[in-house]
Amino acid sequence: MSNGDEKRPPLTCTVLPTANERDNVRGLILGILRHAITPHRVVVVDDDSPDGTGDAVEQLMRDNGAGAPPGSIRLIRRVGERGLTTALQAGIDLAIDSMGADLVTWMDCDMSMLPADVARLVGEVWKGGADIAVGSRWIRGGADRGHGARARMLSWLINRFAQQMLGRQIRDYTSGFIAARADVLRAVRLRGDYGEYCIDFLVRAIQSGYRVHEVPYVCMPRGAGESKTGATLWDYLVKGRKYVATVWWLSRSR
Ligand SMILES: Nc1nc2c(ncn2[C@@H]2O[C@H](COP(=O)(O)OP(=O)(O)OP(=O)(O)O)[C@@H](O)[C@H]2O)c(=O)[nH]1
Ligand SMILES: [Mg+2]
Repeated sequence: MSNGDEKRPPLTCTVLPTANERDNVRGLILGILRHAITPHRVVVVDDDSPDGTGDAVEQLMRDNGAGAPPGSIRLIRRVGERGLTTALQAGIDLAIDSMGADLVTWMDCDMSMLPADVARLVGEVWKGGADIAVGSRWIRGGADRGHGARARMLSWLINRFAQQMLGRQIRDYTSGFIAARADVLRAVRLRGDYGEYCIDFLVRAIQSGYRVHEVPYVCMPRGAGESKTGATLWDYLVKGRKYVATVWWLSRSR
């Protein structure tokens, strides 16, 4: 990875999008900072969660004894604006443009992705020669222990469909657990509404010639709170429809 000085570890920033994640956010931030292998900051992008997620983050920012170095946490509170993809992009922009991040990672703020695995993705970009590292449930060493059989099967089906239409270089197109160099993120901005942004981002990055490496990870059950994807078959079908449409449009534009 080139950040001007090959020996200097990259300044890394993890973006956490939050919608009612009060009881997950503190532990996850502290876990990420504790496991960091580079200088590390965290940006939380909260859409005015009624459960007080933003207040919990501010509390942690004030709590000097908690183990987060001063200035290592930033909070974007969005009022009157919602959406996973725009929240992620707002966090990425702050990380790169204002905080000077060389490398940005992002993940769910629900404990389904373990803080120690962030460091593995960062290592794959910093030392492993990747431009983008993708946490993957669907390669050897990866697994999904966080979802029931129906959700796992639908996720697997969407990924099979994506591989068929877009290529087998990625196994977990819908991962949502990513580390990428800042220059990649300047060139390839996120598009879309919900999780389908991830398929779109990875495909356009590959088309632009960036090296994408998958890193296995085990998806764990959500900690506190409720899934925003939903739990019923109808919820999955509503979200899944956008994933299928995205794969279809990307395959036509190749
Ligand atoms: N800022 C913001 N964050 C969101 C929004 N919708 C979801 N999130 C966050 O995005 C992450 C993914 O949402 P989850 O509820 O975990 O949804 P999911 O991972 O697709 O579904 P599960 O597999 O059931 O966990 C979580 O950290 C959410 O809090 C939104 O509109 N705005
Ligand atoms: Mg989740």
